[in-house]
Amino acid sequence: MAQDGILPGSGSEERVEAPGETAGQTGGTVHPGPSRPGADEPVQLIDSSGVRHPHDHYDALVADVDGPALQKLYEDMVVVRRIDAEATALQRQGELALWPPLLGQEAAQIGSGRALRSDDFVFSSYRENAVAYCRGVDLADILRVWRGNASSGWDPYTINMATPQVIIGAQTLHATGYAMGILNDGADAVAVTYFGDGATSQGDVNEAMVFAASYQAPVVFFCQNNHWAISEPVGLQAHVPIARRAPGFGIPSVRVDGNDVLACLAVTREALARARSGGGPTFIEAVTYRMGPHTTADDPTRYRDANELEDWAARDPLARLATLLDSRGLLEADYTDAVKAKADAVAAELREGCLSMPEPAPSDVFRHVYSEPNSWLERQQDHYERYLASFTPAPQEGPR
Ligand SMILES: Cc1ncc(C[n+]2csc(CCOP(=O)(O)OP(=O)(O)O)c2C)c(N)n1
Ligand SMILES: [Mg+2]
Repeated sequence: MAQDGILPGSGSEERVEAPGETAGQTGGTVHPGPSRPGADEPVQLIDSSGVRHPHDHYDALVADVDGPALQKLYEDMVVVRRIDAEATALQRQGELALWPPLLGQEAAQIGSGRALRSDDFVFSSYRENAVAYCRGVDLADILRVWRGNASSGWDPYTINMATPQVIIGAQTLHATGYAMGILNDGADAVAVTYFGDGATSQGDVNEAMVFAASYQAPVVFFCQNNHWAISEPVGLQAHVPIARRAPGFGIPSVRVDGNDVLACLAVTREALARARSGGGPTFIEAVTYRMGPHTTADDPTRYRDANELEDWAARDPLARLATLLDSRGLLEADYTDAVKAKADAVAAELREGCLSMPEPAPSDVFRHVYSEPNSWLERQQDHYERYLASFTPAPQEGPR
């Protein structure tokens, strides 16, 4: 089963005959796309029951991941699940306006996030809070926008991660442009962009792939196929596996079990190594599942079958790693207690950071719009401040 899941880019791809096509007659035929047997089968190293399967190709890429390293990946996933639960609770308690949960996608984000070097640069959507955790984000910074206290969460250069993009797919263009800059600098860093299954239908993502392939830019396209774009199931917009699209642009791609943290680490390491060594872009489709709502404003019971959720719950990324650790005697009580204590401490820090966040002044909305003073904006600010002042309560009269 060597290299299962790899779909080669057009450069190295063997020509596959279309049905009814005979060798030598290629004009006017439909190119069927890569159809090597097994290529659509996601790379998996740990199955849903927690069994580790050997892999001819990918084992070498995670040969250094020993027991303690696996325990660290598990700890990361427990902590980010806890961050997600705490933020969801903060939203339900009225402390956040909205929250986009990542429940179910911990392995895809931790496996890939832990493969990165600090000088790589991440361009993500709104759901990659576990990747931000891997980058070392200040916990309160991931909540600022959702609390309505800031227009963006952090200085991207402090953690080499752009602030989350809400315009679906736009970050893939930013990443590709950044990667072209890396090429110009002669550096060996990599730009990594995260986006969803729905985003692959956006023009931006397709344009980014054209540029990335044309310039052989060091960019990794990490698509988390969580099966839903709000209420649209992935099958509606992708009649073949999403990973099959990239080779059409000349970009090699791979499907990976997105609920298998080790496999996600392996395929991301491979893509990063390819990019660093001048091999250009890679497209990764991490097949996972959004177990929660799209955001806290959404009610998925209105559009999806409870059986589907149950099915995916059985493939939970944390449960399978816990089973594997247990089978190796690495899930003793002192370890699980320490992990729980860490998750509790992180959640407490997150909550405290949220509740103690300074409230911005209403006129702060005018700051950071332009770098230079601007009379047009100053006029608006002046007007707004006079409008707000008109609500100042009249001085209280003294007792009669
Ligand atoms: C350009 C653009 N179109 C539409 C939207 C509205 N919108 C917000 S999230 C979303 C679905 C995205 O789905 P997917 O790419 O699968 O990411 P997921 O939310 O599942 O992580 C849409 C259509 C938007 N934010 N930007
Ligand atoms: Mg999606």
